[in-house]
Amino acid sequence: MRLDCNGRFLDLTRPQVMGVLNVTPDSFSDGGDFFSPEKALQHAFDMEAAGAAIIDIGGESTRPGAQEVSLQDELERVIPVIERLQPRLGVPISIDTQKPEVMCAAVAAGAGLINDVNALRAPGAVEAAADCDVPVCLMHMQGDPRTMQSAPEYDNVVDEVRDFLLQRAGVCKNVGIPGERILLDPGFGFGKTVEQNLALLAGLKELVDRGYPVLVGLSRKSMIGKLLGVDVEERLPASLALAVLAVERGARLVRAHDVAETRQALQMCIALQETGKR
Ligand code: 7PM
Repeated sequence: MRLDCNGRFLDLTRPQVMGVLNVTPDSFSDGGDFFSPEKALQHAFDMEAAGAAIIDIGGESTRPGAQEVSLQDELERVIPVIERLQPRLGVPISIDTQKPEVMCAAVAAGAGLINDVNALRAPGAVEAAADCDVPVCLMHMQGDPRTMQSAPEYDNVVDEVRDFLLQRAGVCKNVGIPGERILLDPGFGFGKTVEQNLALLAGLKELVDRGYPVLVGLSRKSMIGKLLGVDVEERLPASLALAVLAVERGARLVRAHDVAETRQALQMCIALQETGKR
């Protein structure tokens, strides 16, 4: 299970960490409100040194309630960072975007995986992703980021999320994206209540058993805040627990802010998993 990400390789034989690099104005500010590319680049190198297998770059805030970002703004945020990072990084870069134009420009600049929280549903996105010739991660989201947390509803959240993702994987294959280049993500927190998030984690095997590598993003998410009443900067212990629980259930890639700590937690899962095999 080794994915070719635009010439860099992502080996998912063992579970790996995807490090989060936000390039939005509210992240990596240098004193005032100005985004500092130098700080963003340094953070990416630090995450690589801490054991990240891939760096996920996002210039569009997909947080619940967020406003949409214009194409121009998103390109100006992510492309210069990818161009400068790509030659100095040994691991692949993932582009977190819903826009086909950003996908193409990012891959041309050196990105090696498309991470789309909208599962390539924007007009032209599947075709763009197919043209890019890199692996794709399809994430489930109910509704859109502005409204998704108002009143998410499912008959059976595990079945609905799985069926949606398999349907989107089918669409991808129909435009020529090989099944071996598709990752699936249940999209924790994207149009889900705490109970629905927990049901998805408890039932993660339903998704894992379909054969596609599964990515999970649980790091610092609001479900932790709701269950424990802790602010975002106090969510590391629970984030690590959730990462371990997901990997126990077969997740292959864990999207995380705290790369060194998450890597250590996963090393324990790997050590235990490999004990049975010897
Ligand atoms: C506020 C709330 C800020 C939530 C940012 C977020 C995922 C993702 C994000 C995920 C994949 C975050 C999210 N989450 N991509 N992008 N899976 N594939 O926690 O769960 O970073 S944005």
